Amino acid sequence: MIISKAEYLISNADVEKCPKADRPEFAFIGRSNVGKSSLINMLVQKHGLAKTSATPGKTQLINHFVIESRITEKKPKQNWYLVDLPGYGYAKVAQKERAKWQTMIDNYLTKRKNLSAVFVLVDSRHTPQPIDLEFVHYLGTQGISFCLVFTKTDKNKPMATTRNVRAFLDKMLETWQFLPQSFTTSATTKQGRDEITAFIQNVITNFYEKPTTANT
Ligand SMILES: Nc1nc2c(ncn2[C@@H]2O[C@H](COP(=O)(O)OP(=O)(O)OP(=O)(O)O)[C@@H](O)[C@H]2O)c(=O)[nH]1
Ligand SMILES: [Mg+2]
Repeated sequence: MIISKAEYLISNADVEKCPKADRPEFAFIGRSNVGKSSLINMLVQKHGLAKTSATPGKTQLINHFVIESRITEKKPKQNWYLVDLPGYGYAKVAQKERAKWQTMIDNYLTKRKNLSAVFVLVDSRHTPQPIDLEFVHYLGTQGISFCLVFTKTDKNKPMATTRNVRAFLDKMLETWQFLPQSFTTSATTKQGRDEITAFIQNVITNFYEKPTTANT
């Protein structure tokens, strides 16, 4: 995938005010500080596009980025959105703020018509955390399909990543019949970039090249 444009568009607290739902959209969600904004910057290869911070709770709204890409130099440009969402589980957030987050995210995930894929980020350094398992369980109850992304692998010995990913998937298998697609990534080494952009490309291709009905 060749990315020719990656720009910030708009931030919203309300799904109804989000930009026109006329192109495929990919959203990134996960615990506060898990590396959502860093992953977005790594994917589009634009340092500083999505604001990152060592302090949790940096991203607070639904942030849309317009992306323009093509499969190869000779192929036409395709437009899509990347969405950076605020994280959950930030301890310093008051109860009222948490309820607001819940409503905003719930509305976004259930009402956004062009939402093509949701990436749930999980920190690969930790054993399965209840808060992440609860969130994927919530997505399951809402019938929202998603991919898992295990982040910050550069901070681990390789065996620790494998062990933590396995443990998370095993926990999911206690309640899920099928496992979602999963990726392992590092914003530092760019691990996982090719795999995620290939996944995104596949979805975009399906969106723009829908077969015409075969009754002609
Ligand atoms: N070593 C390493 N550090 C990372 C990686 N991804 C993110 N970080 C660091 O982790 C911190 C949080 O990253 P962000 O991308 O801001 O995380 P976020 O999930 O967007 O956080 P909120 O918006 O606050 O919810 C920053 O200090 C990043 O530099 C990674 O893959 N490897
Ligand atoms: Mg962020």
